[in-house]
Amino acid sequence: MNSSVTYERQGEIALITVNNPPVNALGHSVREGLLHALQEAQGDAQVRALVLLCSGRTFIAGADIKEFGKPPQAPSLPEVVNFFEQSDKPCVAAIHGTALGGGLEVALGCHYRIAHHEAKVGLPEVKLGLLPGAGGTQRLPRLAGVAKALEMIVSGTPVDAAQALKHHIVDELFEGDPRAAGITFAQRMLAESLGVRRTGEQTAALNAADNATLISVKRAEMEQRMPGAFSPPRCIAAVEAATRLPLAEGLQLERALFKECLASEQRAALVHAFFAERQCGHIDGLPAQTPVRSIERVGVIGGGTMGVGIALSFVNAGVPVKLLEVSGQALKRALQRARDIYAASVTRGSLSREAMEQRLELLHGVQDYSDLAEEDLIIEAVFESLEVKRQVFERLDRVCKPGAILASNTSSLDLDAIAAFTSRPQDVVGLHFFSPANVMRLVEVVRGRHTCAEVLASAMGLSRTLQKVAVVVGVCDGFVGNRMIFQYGREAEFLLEEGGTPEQVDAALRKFGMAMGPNAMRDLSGLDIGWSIRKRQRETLPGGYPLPTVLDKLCEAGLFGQKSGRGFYQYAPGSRQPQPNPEVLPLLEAASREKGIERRVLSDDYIVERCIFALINEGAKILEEGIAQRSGDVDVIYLNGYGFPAWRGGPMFYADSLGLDKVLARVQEFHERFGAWWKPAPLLEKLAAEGRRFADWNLNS
Ligand code: T1G
Repeated sequence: MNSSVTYERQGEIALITVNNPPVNALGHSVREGLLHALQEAQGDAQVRALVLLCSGRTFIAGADIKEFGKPPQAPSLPEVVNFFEQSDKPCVAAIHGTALGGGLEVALGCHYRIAHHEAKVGLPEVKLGLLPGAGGTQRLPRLAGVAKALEMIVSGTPVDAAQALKHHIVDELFEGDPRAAGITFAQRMLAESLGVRRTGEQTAALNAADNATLISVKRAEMEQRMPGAFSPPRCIAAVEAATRLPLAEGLQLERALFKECLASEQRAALVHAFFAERQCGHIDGLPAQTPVRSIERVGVIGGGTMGVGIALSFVNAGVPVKLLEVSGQALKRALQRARDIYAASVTRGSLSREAMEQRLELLHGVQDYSDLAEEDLIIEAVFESLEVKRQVFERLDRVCKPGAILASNTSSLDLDAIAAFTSRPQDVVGLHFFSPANVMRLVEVVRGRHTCAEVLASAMGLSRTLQKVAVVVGVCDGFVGNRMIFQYGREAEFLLEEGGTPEQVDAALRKFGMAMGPNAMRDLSGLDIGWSIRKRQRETLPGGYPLPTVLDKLCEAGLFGQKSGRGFYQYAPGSRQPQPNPEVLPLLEAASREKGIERRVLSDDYIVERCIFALINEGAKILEEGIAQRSGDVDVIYLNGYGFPAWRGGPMFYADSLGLDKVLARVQEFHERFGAWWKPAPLLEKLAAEGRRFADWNLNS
């Protein structure tokens, strides 16, 4: 054994305990310790049964992700799992917390499994660009059947203890201490001579008649939903192997497929995304022990789409909210909107009616600012006008208790100007939610010049309460996400003048992996958004910064997108399904003609480079200005707020994977052809010249 795994015998029962904080990951020392403990138990004649359990907050949460890409060290995880399974003394795993990935695979190698009634089990490897590589694709179907195994392995979503019991993944649930429960079950194993029960030898659950259909349906579904993703098809192939190969051959095929995934760029990208999401919560220069302010009562001002979405984010987390609208009618509409959102979830079956009513109990409508006097946090989501924000913040400054956090949901206005409307700028912060706020995980936490450490730390702490991802950004037009998406959208629009059609541009970017093409996205948000801004920009932008005219031509023709039934696409009444809109091409041709552009056929690669490299170049400027702390933060924003494919790691990771010298060469070429918008970011030039990556750089480097 070693410090990560302890072994003790209690009568005839051997207790093997893993202790590798924070999540008992199966690093080399744990694997080695488990093997030694197993050998000890096998060699101890007095031992007749084994219990595997973990100390700390959770059962094993998987292989040690930090070891990926490093030279493998024996014993491998499959060896450890097979050793458990081949034990001639019955072994029970006592699961608490989350048994994930290799953790569940070790438990599946045991002969029995019991789980705390609040535990979860799952095989999330696909979220890291992998597949369960220690027998999960072969053993889970043997217990839960192909349908459930496919669902869990291809989605990577864990199931709760009740589901695990229902699908025979665990044998029994317990309450209280895993050690006591494990010993009790082991005593029963002995008393009832339960003996070893090797998962790999069970085949009954594999015999469903519709396995082949299930597998081909799942294959088609994943090809449609995640075109280009590397590991999902291999997950399916491994599970399929379980239905037609003996265990040993199935394990061999699983291992081969696992190694293919391990070596893939997508695995590197997804592991980067995993750690980047955890690193973005750390703020350089902010002491880890910075006190946070208690946030138990929240006020939201503005009952529009954003305001209601934000309110529901808190209500869903069990935090009471006072929603303020000054007009009774507007307040009534807002509360009805909240009810309608929950009712839709009840209809879909994702929320019980009882839960809906409980949540609505936490949402109170108010019409007077004085009702917010005792709230700990007030978030305004009113009209995007500095004058309107001024009125709101001046009133909040007069009404709210000392120490209340005053937050703006502004997506584009100057937070420092907003903070200056109050006598307490240190308590003002930006919380830029993304619509729909009760669904989207991302929040940009906008750090004002005077925002104090406590308020910043409190805002970041909200991410755990709300189960969102919070990223700190600095004050500038559009912060990080929107500032970059402006460049991306402008290039997508220019491409329409150069010869692209909405369908082709969207298809190229969908094929790259974007969740939605830029033109479909514009139809969703409304083509008239920014129409007035673009008109103003035409007067104010310096020379050398041409603007495309396509969007305005569509607006002038009354094509505003889904809201008007016609935009880049047309939509049947009540449908969001985009269909080609014949009105668009003539408008594109007119725009090309007015600029003397001869339309030409554009390649998909060219479309992708023009749009994605525009993101990258702007991201580099954002980094060197200190608007984002690190390139991984920019990636987290794009993966969680803009539908960038996680298996590409984010725009900055993608640039690093291409090589910054290659990216710079194309940006320089676009700069020569298209003018000032494409001026290479100095940081991109610097890192490319030094052969470095964005990931190697941070503000203090
Ligand atoms: N390996 C290494 N470090 C890990 C880790 C792991 N598997 N899981 C978490 N950490 C670190 C994390 O980086 C953070 O570090 C700290 O633990 C707390 O994590 C062969 C190959 C378990 C649900 O994908 O889902 O098994 O920031 O902030 O919110 O088939 O962590 O403190 O320095 O997320 O309470 C499969 C990944 C691996 C599970 C806990 N397993 N982890 O969530 O804490 S592949 C997973 C999680 C595999 C086999 C294959 C979550 C959690 P730091 P946290 P949390």
